[in-house]
Amino acid sequence: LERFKGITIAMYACYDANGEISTEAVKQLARHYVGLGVTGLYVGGSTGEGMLQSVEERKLVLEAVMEEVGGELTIIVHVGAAATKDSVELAKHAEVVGADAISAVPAIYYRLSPASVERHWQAMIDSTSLPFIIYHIPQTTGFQLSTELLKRMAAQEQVIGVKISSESTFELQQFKAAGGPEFLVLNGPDEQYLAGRSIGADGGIGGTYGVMPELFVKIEQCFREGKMKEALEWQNRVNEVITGLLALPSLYGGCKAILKLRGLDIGEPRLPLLPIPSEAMDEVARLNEKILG
Ligand code: NGF
Repeated sequence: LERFKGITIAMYACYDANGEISTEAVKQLARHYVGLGVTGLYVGGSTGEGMLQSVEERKLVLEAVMEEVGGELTIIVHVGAAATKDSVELAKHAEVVGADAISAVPAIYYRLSPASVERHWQAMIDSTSLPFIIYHIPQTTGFQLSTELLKRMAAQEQVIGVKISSESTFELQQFKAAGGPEFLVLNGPDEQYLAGRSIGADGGIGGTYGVMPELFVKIEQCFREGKMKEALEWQNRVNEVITGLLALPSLYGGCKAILKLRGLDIGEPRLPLLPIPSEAMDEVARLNEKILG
């Protein structure tokens, strides 16, 4: 399970000037993250705008990632969708192209019972032999994962962990206790990376890592070496940037604008996620400077 621990970047969606998937930009961005000390990439999640893309587009993105960095970075693919059928199709595709693991939120839109979510996840698990990572993000899905359901899921060898994007570190600790020592718990809120690690997370998956991977790698290294004071200094620096990013019209738009300033053009987010207006570009430039330090 070591290959899933540490820093996993939730990769941004990459579009061309017409808003279509750019496999070239996907490859460029994926390559950009090799050699920095990060563990891997989380493809097609919240940050990756998977929910705003068709099944065919999501397959194209994953194929480009695998072609470029498969074997060099651990690739976890988010296959969550509104319909179980689509998730199963994406899960099977993930296995064919050689991804390391699949992951999924509960199905979105309908208010679902735990039994329904369990069937949804189980269908994906049964359709492949890939490891499965539960994606818990109740603030967007409205589904509160109980420790009972987590325990039932974790009892299967194929279910290796949970990515927890709720902001409660207590819940994170409870999930770790419920899943057992071998069950991976991956921190979601980037602004609480160190807190999550301190209370039992094995690493994290985050959307702001992609504009400052080196800083998150520093937090992780310091934590591993027991240098907690230094780790906190890095976390505080990261949090100043996140505070600025969250004040922009859109978080992912802001991250993409920062990458563009550095010469990596991956387009704008897809609507309904907003692009960054030109009047906010001074702030984007300030945040970029802050990261580069
Ligand atoms: O986007 C959210 C919503 N959380 C992400 C992360 O937990 C999920 C987090 O990185 C994710 O990255 C993904 O699935 O792609 C935040 O963007 C970050 O902490 C800033 O608040 O909660």
